[in-house]
Amino acid sequence: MTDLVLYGHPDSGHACKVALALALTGLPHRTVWVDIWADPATRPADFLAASPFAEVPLLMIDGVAHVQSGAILLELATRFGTLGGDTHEGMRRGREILMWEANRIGMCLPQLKEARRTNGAGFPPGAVDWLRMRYDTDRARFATLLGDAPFLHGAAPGFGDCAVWGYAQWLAEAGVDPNAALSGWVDRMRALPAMQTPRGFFPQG
Ligand SMILES: N[C@@H](CCC(=O)N[C@@H](CS)C(=O)NCC(=O)O)C(=O)O
Repeated sequence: MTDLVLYGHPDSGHACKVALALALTGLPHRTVWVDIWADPATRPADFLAASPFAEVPLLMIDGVAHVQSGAILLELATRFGTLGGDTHEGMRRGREILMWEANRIGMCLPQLKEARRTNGAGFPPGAVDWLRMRYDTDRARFATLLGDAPFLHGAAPGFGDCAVWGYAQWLAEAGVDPNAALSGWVDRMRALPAMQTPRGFFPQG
């Protein structure tokens, strides 16, 4: 059996993407809680040795380090033929969603959430307005991507759904509203039997 160890933290939407993918596939794994708010130098030595930027998520697969949430999702989908990875069409769909997520909704939502947390500290004037403007476009394009299907991959969630979930789970925390398409999808995602809260995915040791 493949040995899977996921390093993450409940405040990391990037780590939640991978935790959700593992939960949906039912792949046995264990998680390691890493304090992303602490000085990186204080993080576990094995984690620092394997994660080049000292960032979560880090997924160890049979002792081999895998970083970057989108790349990890692709690895899981192809290696285990799951979450869309079982068909060419599913892979194409998932890749397209991953690229869109990384450039668009997965860029502005984490920043908007962080701006709320810091009350705007660290953000130059106009940055938050610009991010909100981008989110308005992203929200509309999410509806286009979803179409009439329940999930971005169609009848069942795939690895693209996991990618978008990472930060779309925190729309209120980012101070933005969903449209009907996004709201319905969030409800369906939250109702998945495998879904957990971020703390459920990453309980503190
Ligand atoms: N592009 C990376 C982003 C990873 C990332 O930004 N991780 C953050 C948490 S969301 C982190 O580990 N921050 C701790 C730090 O930078 O010290 C991915 O998709 O995995």
